[in-house]
Amino acid sequence: MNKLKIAIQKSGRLYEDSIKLLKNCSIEINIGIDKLKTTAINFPLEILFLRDDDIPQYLEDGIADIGIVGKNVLLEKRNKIKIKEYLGFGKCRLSIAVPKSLVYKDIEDLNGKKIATSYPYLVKKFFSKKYINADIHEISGAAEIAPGIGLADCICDLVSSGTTLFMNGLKEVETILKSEAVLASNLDLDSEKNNIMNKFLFRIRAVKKAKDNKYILLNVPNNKLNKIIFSIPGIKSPVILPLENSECSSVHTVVNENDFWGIIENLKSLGVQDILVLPIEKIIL
Ligand code: PRT
Ligand code: ZN
Repeated sequence: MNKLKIAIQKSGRLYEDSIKLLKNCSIEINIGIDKLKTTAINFPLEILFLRDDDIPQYLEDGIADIGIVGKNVLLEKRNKIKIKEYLGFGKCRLSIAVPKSLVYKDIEDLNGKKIATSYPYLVKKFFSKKYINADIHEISGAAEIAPGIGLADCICDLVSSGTTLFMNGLKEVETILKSEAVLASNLDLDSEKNNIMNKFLFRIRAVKKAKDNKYILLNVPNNKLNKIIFSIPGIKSPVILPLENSECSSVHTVVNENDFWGIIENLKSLGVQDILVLPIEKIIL
C-alpha cells in the first residue's frame, strides 16, 4: 500500500505538538536516533523531519504530501499548496514593535522608518495596503535586537507572550497576522493518498472536537429537570438516567469549552450541586 508522507518540524516550537497530534490520532511512531524520517507502525504514514521553512517547498514539489507548519511561514513563502485544517497550536501573531520610548500615535508614524524582519513579503503587503512608505530590511532571525544595535528603527516579528519584546525595550503597536499551525497539502495527491489524508483528517477533527468539549454529569431533582435541561446546550439531547433516590435523575451531556463556565454558573444558580466534569478523548459525529 502507498504511504502518505507527512513533513513535520525536526525540532522547535511545533515539534512536540505535532508528535502529540499523531499520538492523539492513535498513530504510533518510533523516532530513531538520526531523526530524518520514520514510518508509522499502525497507519500508512511516513514522517519526514524537516526545518519548518523548507516544508512549503517540499509540499509544492511533492517530496512530502502533507505537512504541519505555521500559517505565517506558508503566507510568507507563497508556495502552491493548500491549507486543509487549522490545528489550534503554535498560536502567535506577526506584529510590528517599536522602542518603548517612541511616542506612537498611529500607523502613519511608521512612514520613513527602517524596519527589520524575516517576513519581508507580508510586511511589504501590509504597508502597501496602508499606504505606508517604510524601508524593509530583511534579516534571518533575532529581529528584536535590531533597534538596540542601530540596525533598524523598529521590527516585525512573531510574538506569543510578549516577553521577548519587553526584555528588549520594545512595544507592540500593530498586528499584521494571527497565526497557528496548519495541516497543508500538495495540490495533486493521487486518489489513494487523498483517501489516507481524509482518514487522517477525520481523526484530527475528532481529536480537536473532543478538546473543545467537556462531558458533564449532574444530579438533578426531578421537579427541576425541565428547567435545567433547557439551560444546557448539549451536542444533541442529553442522557437522563433514573437514580436510586427516585426524586432525582442523573443528566449526562457534552458542552463546549467556550460555554462551559457560563453553563456551570447557570446550573449553580438553579441549585444543582453535584457536577462532575470529564475530559473527552475523541468525538465522532
Ligand atoms: O529550526 P527551524 O527553522 O525549523 O525553526 P525556527 O527556529 O525557524 O522556528 P521556531 O521553532 O522558533 O517556530 C516555529 C513556528 O512556531 C513559527 O513559524 C510559528 O508558526 C510558531 N510560533 C509560535 C512561534 C512563536 N509562537 C514565537 N513566539 N515562532 C517563534 N516565536 C519566537 C519569536 O520569533 C520571538 O523571537 O519567540 C519569540 C517571542 O516569543 P514571546 O513569547 O517572548 O513573545
Ligand atoms: Zn525556521
